[in-house]
Amino acid sequence: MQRLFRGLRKTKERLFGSIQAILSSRSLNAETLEELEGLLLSADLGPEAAERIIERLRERGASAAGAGECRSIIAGELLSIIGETPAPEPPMGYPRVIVVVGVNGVGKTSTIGKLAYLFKNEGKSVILAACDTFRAAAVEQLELWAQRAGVSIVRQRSGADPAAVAFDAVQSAKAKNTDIVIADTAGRIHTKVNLMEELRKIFNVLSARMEGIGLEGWLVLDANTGQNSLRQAEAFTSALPISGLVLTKLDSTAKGGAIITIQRNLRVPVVYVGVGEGLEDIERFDPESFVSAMIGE
Ligand SMILES: Nc1nc2c(ncn2[C@@H]2O[C@H](COP(=O)(O)OP(=O)(O)O)[C@@H](O)[C@H]2O)c(=O)[nH]1
Ligand SMILES: [Mg+2]
Repeated sequence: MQRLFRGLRKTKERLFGSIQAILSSRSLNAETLEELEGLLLSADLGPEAAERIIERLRERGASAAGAGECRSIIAGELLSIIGETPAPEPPMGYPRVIVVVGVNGVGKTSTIGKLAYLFKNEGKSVILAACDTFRAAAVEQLELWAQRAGVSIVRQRSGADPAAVAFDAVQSAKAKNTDIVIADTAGRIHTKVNLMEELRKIFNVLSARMEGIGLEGWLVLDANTGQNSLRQAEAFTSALPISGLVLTKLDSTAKGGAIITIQRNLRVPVVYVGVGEGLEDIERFDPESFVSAMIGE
């Protein structure tokens, strides 16, 4: 929680501070509403959500509403918008197998390290699968995170088939009764094979040949790219069975509102958020704490 609040500091300063400033000496009127809308857009909430919120404020009418009341109207509307993309059902099947995808640099490998540590502290056993086999450095980086988190890792030689590595890891998890397998994948590949095909093969091989597992695909997105990451995200969600989003680097952006636009547009719920580079800098996405971290209590 504390990390989330610290992580969203920039977004909050922008939103909360400015709402206060706009309404400290003036009331809600056409002009202040427009300023508020600009503010919401600047936090990357997207035109649709911003408009809905402004509409709600307008309905509430001018005179009485001060900064405090406006904030709670905004918070209420944000919660209702987030609530329209329901949280995912816990996966059926064992072991739970999470295939993590996303373009280079968004924070996949770090997220996997943090998740491994989190799950382990929740009493689960975890194996990581090094399916980003094209760069030796990628495997080494995952190995480092495995050590930090204190979990094991399955890897093969450089250039090995990513789907084969995933298969191996799940087989090993089954043999050892390991609760969770998390697979790290490439964000770009250096052969002629198409990235989406390569990733799809991982899902296909696992679902065809590993009966009974709880297979999930999580897409990692960098919050700094805000709404720009939408197109990128659509390429993944249209090609792969993506059931959850992880939004990283919320600590380094004032555009935390993007979370709402992205989840609405993709119709996939946010499951975790990254709020820093450390082992513990990850939080399960909880709409209530997210909204209060973003705009103040
Ligand atoms: N500030 C911040 N940096 C992050 C976060 N997650 C990842 N990073 C940084 O983003 C960079 C790329 O991360 P990496 O996990 O290698 O991305 P990948 O290429 O998708 O595997 C690294 O410098 C990470 O430390 C986060 O939540 N906050
Ligand atoms: Mg990586």
